[in-house]
Amino acid sequence: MLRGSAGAWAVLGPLLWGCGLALLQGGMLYPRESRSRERKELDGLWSFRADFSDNRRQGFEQQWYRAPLRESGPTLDMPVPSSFNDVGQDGQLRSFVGWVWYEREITLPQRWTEDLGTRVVLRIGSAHYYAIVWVNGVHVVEHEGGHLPFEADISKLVQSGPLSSCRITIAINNTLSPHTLPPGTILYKTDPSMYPKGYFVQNTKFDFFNYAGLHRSVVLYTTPTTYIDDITTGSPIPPQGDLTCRTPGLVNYQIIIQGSDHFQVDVSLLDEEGKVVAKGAGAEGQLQVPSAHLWWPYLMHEHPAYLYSLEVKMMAQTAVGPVSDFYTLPVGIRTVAVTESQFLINGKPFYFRGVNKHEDSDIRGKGFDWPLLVKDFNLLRWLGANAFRTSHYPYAEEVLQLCDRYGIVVIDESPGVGIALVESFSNVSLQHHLEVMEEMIRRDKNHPAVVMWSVANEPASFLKPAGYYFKTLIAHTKALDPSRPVTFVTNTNYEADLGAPYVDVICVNSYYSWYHDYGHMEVIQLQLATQFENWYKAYQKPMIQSEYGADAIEGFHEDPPLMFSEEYQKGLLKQYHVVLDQKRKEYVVGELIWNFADFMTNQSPVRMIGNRKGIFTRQRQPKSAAFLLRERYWKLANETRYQRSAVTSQCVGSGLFTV
Ligand code: GCB
Repeated sequence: MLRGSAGAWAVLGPLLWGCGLALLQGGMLYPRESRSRERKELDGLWSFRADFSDNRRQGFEQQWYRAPLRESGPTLDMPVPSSFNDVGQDGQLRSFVGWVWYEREITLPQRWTEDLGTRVVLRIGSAHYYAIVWVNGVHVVEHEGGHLPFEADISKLVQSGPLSSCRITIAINNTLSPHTLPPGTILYKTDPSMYPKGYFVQNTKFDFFNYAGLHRSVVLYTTPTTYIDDITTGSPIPPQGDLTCRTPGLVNYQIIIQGSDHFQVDVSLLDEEGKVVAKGAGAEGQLQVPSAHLWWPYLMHEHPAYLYSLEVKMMAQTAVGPVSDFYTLPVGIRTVAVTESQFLINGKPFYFRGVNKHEDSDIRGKGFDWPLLVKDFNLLRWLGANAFRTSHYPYAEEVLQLCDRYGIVVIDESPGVGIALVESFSNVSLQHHLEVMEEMIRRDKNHPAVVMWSVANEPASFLKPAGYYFKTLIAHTKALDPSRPVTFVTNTNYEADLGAPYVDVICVNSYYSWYHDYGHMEVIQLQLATQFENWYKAYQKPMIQSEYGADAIEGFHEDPPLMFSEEYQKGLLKQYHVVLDQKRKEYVVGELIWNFADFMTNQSPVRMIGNRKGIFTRQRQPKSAAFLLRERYWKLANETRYQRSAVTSQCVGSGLFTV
């Protein structure tokens, strides 16, 4: 959520259009270079200081943003993107709660500072959690939320004098409160015999380390002053809203131009060979793609993940003369729908064979890292996985771009994790959650890989206010994007869950023979079958086993299997698979292992240097379970591979499906 004068964006009207997305005020297109746009990445070393003062407010009291940070005290070198926690040797910084200050001075190209027809934008991919930004000491933007981008037009500041450099200062606070997403509480410990004065701890109800800092790139980019602000694409929603009856091959588009009312827009859709296959004129329209190549998931088609390019060209007459702006967006043509027992992609039953992930690795914490990302995608494809959930927050945009490119299907999850207190279901929290969904959909709406939104993970959905909360949240999400199903992931009993009536797909987490019945793998099949049957009887909706797993320390072997050994992890998964194999023939549409890789958590007696439920270690080396899953996923893939005849449609007779 953007706050402050520079960037406040209003609550949106329910402006639904042909392709169904609401009109968010201000777009959040990924910053790409084009004939009219330049981009400068500010990755590298920034100056850094954590404010260790008692009230953590010394930086504001002394106005550290007014002058270079080095003038107000010592600074550290801090890499960006990275979490600040694990790069140093200072235990206090590792667990620091409060404001940290980042600063970078940069030289700008002359044209950017002199050409008044150029708009210069500062974009921050992720600052966890609350951020305040100054440019040359002037406040430009504030943002709440650690997983989504925000930006500020800084043209006036960099074009106002003979400056060729600019100083960017970002203060970031990682404190979580009952109304943040994820929520948390600060607990002051006041017993003087046990704690020093002012001692406090940050408590959370989620199971990953609250890494903080500038986790994704900070970039400067330019556009002309009249510019393409947003693009929305998607396949048309039939008037009756039945998503199973969509026509592949049609692409709706809507383009928002800012800066002038007098402009012309032309769009061309190019295939992978660069051949123009459809053209359109005007800011809104429909493209018809003859014999469209559909976007298919990995291993579901001989040519999966087909991406077209939508080239958008805008020309405007302005006071300074003619202006053009160009932006190219990758577009995948596909439909998504759910029936009572199936999840359909392009009309065909789709089974999620996948993982849950975290943005997490040694040293950089949640900092974006290309080698890690490419390694993860190589491992996913080695496994034969076709899907993952962005547990438990939206991941970097580059992750979704690779999913589009490789055909890895995504359940895109909001940071609604650990919503456990009654306070966190209040209207203040709900309002923030609605805004986070708007930001998330605004950013991720054009990714064909994203097939479903998950608004939360394991909320206390049995609490009384949860019914209204999820009804409102899910209705809002659907109004913003009627083209995708919506879910949240539950671990509440099927009879007590007040949010489940509003979801399209029931996603359930369970840890049989791990968090109870320790060591008793023989009860898994009965308990899991009961879980599925109860839920299905109550709701008749497709189900996903959205988490299951066991901790295993690599290299620990015990036969017969004991908890924490590689054998136990494998044995437990196998028990789950027996039931999954029965129920997937009925209404279970997916299985997502917890977790892809080991990851860092808070310190606790039940966590041995983090959560060890990964099938890969934190360094991405396979445990025995990885080979088990690999065998299973390839087998599942081969069962359904390229079976083009298996098209299922609820619209049989309408002839709408052309696959
Ligand atoms: C869960 C949570 C996940 C935890 C996992 C575990 O249900 O959704 O965040 O890490 O269990 O290992 O306990």
